[in-house]
Amino acid sequence: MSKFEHFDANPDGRDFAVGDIHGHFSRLQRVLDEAGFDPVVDRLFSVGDLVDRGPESELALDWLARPWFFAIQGNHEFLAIQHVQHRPLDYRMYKASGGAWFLELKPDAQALFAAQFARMPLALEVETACGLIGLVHADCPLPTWDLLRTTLLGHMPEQSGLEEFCQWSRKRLQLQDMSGIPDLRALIVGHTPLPEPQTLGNVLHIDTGGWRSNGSGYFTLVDLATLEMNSPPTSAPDTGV
Ligand SMILES: [Mn+2]
Repeated sequence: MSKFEHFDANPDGRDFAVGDIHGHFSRLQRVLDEAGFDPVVDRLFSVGDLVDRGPESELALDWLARPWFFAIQGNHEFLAIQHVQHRPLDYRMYKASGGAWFLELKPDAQALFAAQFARMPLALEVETACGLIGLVHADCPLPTWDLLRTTLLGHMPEQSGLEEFCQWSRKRLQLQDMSGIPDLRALIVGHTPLPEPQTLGNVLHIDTGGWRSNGSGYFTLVDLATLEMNSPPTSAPDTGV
């Protein structure tokens, strides 16, 4: 499976992006219903982190099997892969970040999840009528999208730390870096929970904490053709189950 995936435009329906899900697929479904999402023609692109923290992490494989759902590999998917592949892993951090459900699974089940997670790309792009949209989990580690695409497709030597940057970096937000990615209409990322979406240059940060256990956040959906986002709920947020 490629570390980079390309999607042609969707002539029949709408395309949406959503931020970190973290085991809250029922809440996500409610937001899709509110947007009138039609699984027959629409597509949903996730910036990754499908699992950990929420009660429905085990549904990640069901969602990944849906023909209209596509997801980047977030750092939380990578933590599961690290465990299964016996790579160095800070288990205290992993458990504190919601990974206990995974560590409690039987090894066979863990292997099944890790195999699917390993197939998820680190970056993907979607053509729209208004230009090319890129998605990574945390940030684009290179100055242009073309450089990232070329590198992840294996046409250029990979620099060390590149994948880690894609999944973990918070630098752009910390620096409030407005420079953006010149060869994209927009780059959409998650990873850092924010009270509301934040756009820096043409980089949209859309993890608005819809997964928060106290219900204080909400899921942001971005229409990839218009870059319009759903409004935050006006009533008291559902605290879920
Ligand atoms: Mn993350």
